Amino acid sequence: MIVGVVGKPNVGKSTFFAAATLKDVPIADYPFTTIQPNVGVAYLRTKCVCKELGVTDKPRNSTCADGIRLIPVKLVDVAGLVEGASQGRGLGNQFLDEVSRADALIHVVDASGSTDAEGRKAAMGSHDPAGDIEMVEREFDLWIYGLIMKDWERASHVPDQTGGKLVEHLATRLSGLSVSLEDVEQVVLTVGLKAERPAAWSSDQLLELASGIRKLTKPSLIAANKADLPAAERYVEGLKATGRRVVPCASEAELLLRRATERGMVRYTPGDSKFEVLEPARLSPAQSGALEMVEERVMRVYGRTGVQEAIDQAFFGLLQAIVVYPVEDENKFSDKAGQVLPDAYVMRGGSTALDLARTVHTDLAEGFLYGVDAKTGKRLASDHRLANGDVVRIVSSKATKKA
Ligand SMILES: Nc1nc2c(ncn2[C@@H]2O[C@H](COP(=O)(O)OP(=O)(O)OP(=O)(O)O)[C@@H](O)[C@H]2O)c(=O)[nH]1
Ligand SMILES: [Mg+2]
Repeated sequence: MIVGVVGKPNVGKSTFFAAATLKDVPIADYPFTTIQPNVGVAYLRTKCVCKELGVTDKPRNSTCADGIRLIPVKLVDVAGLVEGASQGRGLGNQFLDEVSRADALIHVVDASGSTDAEGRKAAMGSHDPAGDIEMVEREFDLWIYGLIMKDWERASHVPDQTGGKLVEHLATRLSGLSVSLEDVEQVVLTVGLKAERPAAWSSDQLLELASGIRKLTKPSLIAANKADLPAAERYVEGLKATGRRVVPCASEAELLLRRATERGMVRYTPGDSKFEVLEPARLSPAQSGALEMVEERVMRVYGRTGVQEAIDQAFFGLLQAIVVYPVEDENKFSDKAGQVLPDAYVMRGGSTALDLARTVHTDLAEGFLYGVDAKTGKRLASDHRLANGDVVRIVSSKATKKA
């Protein structure tokens, strides 16, 4: 699973990305700083099962501190998007190709209202970010619409009593968006179109279809960024009133805290509601001033910087992801070498025991016999749906080196 960071230019997408991944990427206060996409590893924060099981774990593919598991996930930061992008304006629709693979989107907006519709600097509080959200979503819809329209004339005139061919055609056209046949069928139904009479669909209906495809395949949340600035509180409330999932965010504050943590200046785990300055004497006046601002303008107002919260909500909220711990010894919750809870996997909601086997190793899946729920000792069939926090041993006729 991969999450895309999108939005109009100059709202702090790359700052959010850098804070989440600690990758050094270009950040500047003008539009189109990012041209090439940035791909990196962020971390999903979750309560580890070690506390519940009363064991001391030894993570391998993730980390665990004080019962908080941080599990690697993929994040991609792309160029900003302006009105007309679907027609090639700004950096055009290259952006859209790049996020087409994402499973969910973190849509970053400038909640301080200090950038105009094109991302240029503007007076603080002068620009309502609500309009930017609609612009970005509309460009996305128009881009999908463009994909559908590429050979619509021909496709919509193929005689087909059932409409099956048309749905198949659409799914192929949109395969870059990882759209399944069922997805297309579902949206066609929701929009109320008759699949067997595509020639009668109006362009408005086709645009509605495109929008439906976007909503289904690219669920998104709003990261209301620059929340540390004075004008933000009002806009954050306004954004929440639109009924969207909104996470107030201060990416710059998170980046500062993460870098200070890396340098041993503060103690802070991403997502915490507080941080601790370790050696105040080592900080320059500028550094302590910056940290005080984070405390005052971010932690006290919003309770956290929001970056970790946005990532967690993208996976757990939008994608209904679950975290599963594969083990080889269900009594010790360990691998063969006795390493306790070595791995944690982020999987799609609804994943089965067989899906887990596939994720760990293809051999495990090919020789799948049954799973064992390590918490209850119960046997699990291949189609058993896993739950968040499950610890599972896969029993397979094919031995693997890795598990
Ligand atoms: N006050 C404040 N400024 C921020 C925050 N996040 C980012 N900025 C500033 O906003 C400006 C734009 O940041 P970028 O991360 O380059 O924005 P972007 O959306 O990636 O921009 P493009 O790549 O040009 O589309 C920079 O000057 C950042 O320092 C924040 O949380 N608070
Ligand atoms: Mg950028």
